[in-house]
This record gives sequence, structure tokens and C-alpha cells, in this order.
Amino acid sequence: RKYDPYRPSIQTFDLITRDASFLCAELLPNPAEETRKLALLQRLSEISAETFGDAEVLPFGSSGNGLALANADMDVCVFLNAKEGEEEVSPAEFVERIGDRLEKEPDFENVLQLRKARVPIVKLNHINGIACDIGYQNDLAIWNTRLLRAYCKADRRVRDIVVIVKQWAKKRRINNPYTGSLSSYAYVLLVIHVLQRRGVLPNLQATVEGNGQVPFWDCQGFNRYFFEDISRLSRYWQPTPESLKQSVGELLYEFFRYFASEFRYATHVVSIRKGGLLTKEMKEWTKDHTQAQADSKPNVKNRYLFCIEDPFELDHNVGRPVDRYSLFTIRGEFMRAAKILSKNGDGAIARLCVERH
Ligand code: 3AT
Ligand code: MG
Repeated sequence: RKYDPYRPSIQTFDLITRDASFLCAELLPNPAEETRKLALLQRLSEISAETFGDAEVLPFGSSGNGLALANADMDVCVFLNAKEGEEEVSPAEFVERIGDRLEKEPDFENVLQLRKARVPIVKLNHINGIACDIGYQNDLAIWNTRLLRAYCKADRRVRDIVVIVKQWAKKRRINNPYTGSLSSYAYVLLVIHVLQRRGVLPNLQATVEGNGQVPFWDCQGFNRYFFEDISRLSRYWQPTPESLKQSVGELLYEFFRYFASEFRYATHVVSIRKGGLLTKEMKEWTKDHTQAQADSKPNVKNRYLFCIEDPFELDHNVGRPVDRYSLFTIRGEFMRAAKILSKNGDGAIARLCVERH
């Protein structure tokens, strides 16, 4: 580990840990909200079945991985089982049919069909107060949700750290891929990366039983294998003794310090699949380029300023939305956060998450 002259004392870390745990308790959704989400899921399952016949509706993102803040959107994905001889429903057609149907239902509001998006979805609000995005046949999203959930189960500190980082990113306005910053999904990958480096988390995609060969479990051409049965993880992997002593406060500080001053943005790629760093050259992620999409969808600009490899879709940079300007802002926020946590533990978590205007 790099020598750090600003590293705060154990007492400071303890204060940060205490406040982080209070804030987490405040930010997590209450049981009533969980119940409303389940009811909405049930409702969407019925409507999908009535519209398409054989359909399955699965939650993904934070509603599926246990990392939701209160009032978070719910992401769901619909899977259709086409009968033999039946034509498959295209994403655009799916969005149109389910969107038209939902518009007629009295308990749904603001139904918006995004048919031409790179990933077509329907956005809506349910009158029980939950906002929801409905996607279609996105197997990889289900698998990356399960991977994140497994990491979350592997160590109890993960959830608290992620919740604080998400709250910080939202309040500091650097949690919007549409305006050049990062998705929550990206921040979770960054947290896992730092915890892997610190020996707190294993690399579940390299953890195998038996003879040590990583199997290939195909999902849309990518390997979706990972060690998922966390109750049996201790047979194959142990956290380092040092990592067991680190508090949430210390690990939060480490997270911000790492991306403020250790990570080399110009050359490195964060890869939780490798359990460490890759270089942009190894991945040939050196030149920005515009990628044409099928059927008149808008082109996407691939940028490689902040490189975060998706754990399954290896050619996908989850940091793609980041441009020169937003990178400057995000790095500035990492520095601000590390500085706040290195000073005075008391009240640091509140200062960390002060709203930026
Ligand atoms: P919030 O609680 O909504 O802030 P979340 O955990 O639901 O956080 P996102 O809304 O960012 O996270 O993403 C929802 C899911 O969509 C997570 C992941 O399965 C998928 N996803 C999001 N962004 C990407 C991406 N850039 N690449 C691949 N999958 C993504
Ligand atoms: Mg979400």
C-alpha cells in the first residue's frame, strides 16, 4: 500500500463508522416500501402474462441486489417464452405493446415508451409512489445483479459502504450517466475493486471448486460464471487477517483516497473480473470511437477516459459516459471526500454528503 501522510487515526475511523451506520439505517427502504415493490412486481407479472402469454418479470439493479436506498426506482426485466413456430417479439415491439397496455390501466401514470433507445424500455410511475423502468430479455443485467448481490453477501461491510457512496454520488450530482457521470452500477464496481485490493472480498469469477478450472457458462456469448453459493465460500477463500480489522470508516476513506490519488486514470482499467487492474493497451481501449448501432438507433460514442470493465460484457466500458469535463468534476469530488474524511471524524459523513448546487 502507498504511504499516506494524511491517514487519520483509528479514533477518527471509529467516528466515521458510527455515523455511517446511522446514516445507512436512515437511508435504507422500510418494510412498507418493500411490500409496495413486491405488489407492483406482481401487478406487472399479471399484465405481462395477459399481454404476451408466457412471461416472467424479474427485478434487477438495486431492487434485486439488496443495495437500494429508500425511494429508489425499481428496475424490472420481462422475459417472454416464445412458443414453437411463433415469431419472437422485437424489443421495439415489446415496448410498444406493453406501453400501450399500461397506458390504459388506471394505476399507472406517466407511461413513457423509449422505443429507439440503445436499450428500449418503458418508464412509468405507479400510483403507490414507485417509479419503474421495464426492460426486455436482458439476461446479462440479471446476472450482474446476482453477482453484485453475492459480493454483498460475502462481507457485511459492503452494503454500508455502497449505501454511503451512492448517497454521496447523488448529493454531489455525479450519479447521472446521461450528463457524463457514472451510474450507481459503476460506483458499486469501483467499491468492489477497492475491497478486492484490500483483501476484504474475493474474486468470485475466479473462485472455483475442484480442479481449479474456471468453467465457461455462456450468456449472449459472454462467460457468466461466478461462485454464487456464499455460504460455502469459506472453504475456498479467506479474507486476509488485516482486512478483518478494517472498519467501514477506514474502508470508506481508502475508497476515496484510492480514486483521489492512487488510481492512474490515464493508463488503468478497473476489472473486478481480474480482481485487479488491467491497462487500456491490453484492452485496446485507447482511442475514442463512434460505434454505429443496428436499425437506425442513435450512435454511441465510446470514450475511454475512466475505464471500468463490465464483469461479463468485456468489451463494455461502464465508464463510457465520462468525458473530459465530468472526469475533472468526479476526480475533484473524490479528492474532496478523501480530504473531509481525513480531517475530523465527527460530522464527516454529514459533510461528505452535503448537497452540491
Ligand atoms: P439505484 O439504486 O437505482 O441508484 P442500481 O443499483 O439500480 O442503483 P442502476 O440504476 O445504475 O443501479 O442500474 C440498474 C441495473 O442496470 C444494474 C445493472 O444490472 C444494469 N446496468 C446499469 N448500468 C449499466 C451499464 N453501464 N452496463 C451494464 N449494465 C448496467
Ligand atoms: Mg436502479
